[in-house]
Amino acid sequence: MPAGPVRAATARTGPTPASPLPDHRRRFALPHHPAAVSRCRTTVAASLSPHRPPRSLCACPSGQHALVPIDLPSLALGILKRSVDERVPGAEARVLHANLEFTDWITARTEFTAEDYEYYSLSSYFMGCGDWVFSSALYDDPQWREAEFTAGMKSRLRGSRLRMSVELHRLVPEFVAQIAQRIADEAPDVVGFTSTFQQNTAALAAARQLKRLAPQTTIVMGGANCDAEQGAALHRCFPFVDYVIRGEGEDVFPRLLNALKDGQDPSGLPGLCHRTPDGGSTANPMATAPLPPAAILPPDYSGYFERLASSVPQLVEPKLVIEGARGCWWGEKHHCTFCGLNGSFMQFRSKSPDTFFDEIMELARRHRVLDMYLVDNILDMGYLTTVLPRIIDSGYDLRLHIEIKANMRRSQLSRLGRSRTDLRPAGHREPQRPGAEPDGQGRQRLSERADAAGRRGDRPLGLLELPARIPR
Ligand code: B12
Ligand code: SF4
Repeated sequence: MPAGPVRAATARTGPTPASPLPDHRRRFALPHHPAAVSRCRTTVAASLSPHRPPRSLCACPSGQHALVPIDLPSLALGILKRSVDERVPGAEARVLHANLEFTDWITARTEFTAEDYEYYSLSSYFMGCGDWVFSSALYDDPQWREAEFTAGMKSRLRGSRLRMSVELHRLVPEFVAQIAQRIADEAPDVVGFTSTFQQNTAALAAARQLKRLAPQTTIVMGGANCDAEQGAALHRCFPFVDYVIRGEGEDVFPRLLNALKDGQDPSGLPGLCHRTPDGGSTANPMATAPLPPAAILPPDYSGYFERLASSVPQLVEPKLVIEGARGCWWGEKHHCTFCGLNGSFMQFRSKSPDTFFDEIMELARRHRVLDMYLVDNILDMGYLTTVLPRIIDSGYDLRLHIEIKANMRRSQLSRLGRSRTDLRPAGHREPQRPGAEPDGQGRQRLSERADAAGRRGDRPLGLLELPARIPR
């Protein structure tokens, strides 16, 4: 394969919505589920050698985001791509969307539907089916622990789901081999895998295969599955992973690449897990403070929407993933007892209203996508009077998905309604009420707050009984 950048298909190579699709492909395309997830999202590869044209990081979802939504590009990879392109002179990062590759690959071979995809990427999270499916590739055995899986899961999975899991388990080594070969053919110097949710096994399987094919390639892993102790354990257990970056990557990843490029020792970087001379594992302490808001980069989603358009799930409605803030202003003061959302850093940091507004508009203009998914754990309340009015006045008919703390006032909700916001109580799960621990004490505090609000004349709305969309 030529060394040039991986080109995203810009023309639809698959059938258009009007064309007849094979049955199983139609089943994939039509029943769009808003949270359809992709199996593995991916990898960033970078070419660092000064002696050849710069190549870069490609993110391939196969391992990375083994199970992430296919209607959403990876924010982490978009940020990492920009960080490499802007901060590593002579390098270029390319992203491989292995989740889309996997979807196309599996639907060409089996009766795999959108519902199946949603199951393996999202609904089976707490049973780990998505991770198990890729264990055959990781451990080089298409029947790896099949008997144990079947015995352990038969009371929890219906028969057809159990059979499909076993079938996928037998099939995926071929996919992993193809993805690894494709990356190896590009001969990147560094390949980064991002891993969140059930993407560890797929990412590790692809990384292992890649290391066999191209032992000179430096393999790096990061993502939510590499936060804190998880990252140290992953590095310790899988020697083919050269480095794990724990925590935020947009600063440390380019610093690692610059060090490798310049032949310097990267082993002092914060949060880095690296190898000792005898092949063992050492984990540096993580950064003591998170990145300031101005250092949080906007994503570069080049190629994702074009690749999606040429993929089987072309009728999935894509959304832009945007980020205004990290951390939680509420949790800094009263960490909800059930919440682990913020990983290692609770400190709330939000982008300036101008920066965030410009970022939203630029993404909408560039990708022609108006549905947006805000990943912030909690809304910066300042945005209600800064960013949202500008969105309302912009003339863009944006639809925003925002997770909010559930005790907003009616006036605040009205403003959100005018900006066409889909509301979702923060904390990911309906029974979780941010700020209200699910115990007697929490309920009491909650009612105290409601009483206090009543005395002030505010009318706090019910906590969870919000309409999905506030009418204009
Ligand atoms: C948005 C979100 C979702 C969305 C996902 C949309 C999407 N496609 O992204 C939805 C609603 C679908 C979702 C669902 C769930 N989520 Co959620 N979600 C988040 C949230 C709030 C933001 C994710 C995000 O985009 N962050 C911003 C990006 C930039 O951060 P990042 O991915 O960590 O990347 C940074 C670093 O990790 C690093 N990095 C990342 N990759 C790489 C790769 C390399 C090579 C390097 C060097 C560095 C690096 O650099 C990046 C930039 O700094 C996080 C919490 C959080 N604040 O991160 C939880 C989080 C990801 N979710 C989590 C969970 C548990 C769930 C659910 C199980 C919740 C539930 N109870 O149902 C489900 C399961 C989903 C599934 N697929 O199975 C956990 C995952 C834990 C884990 N170890 O994977 C998190 C971390 C929250 C938590 N701490 O509990 N979620
Ligand atoms: S549940 Fe929400 S409000 Fe509570 S600490 Fe976590 S992110 Fe903050």
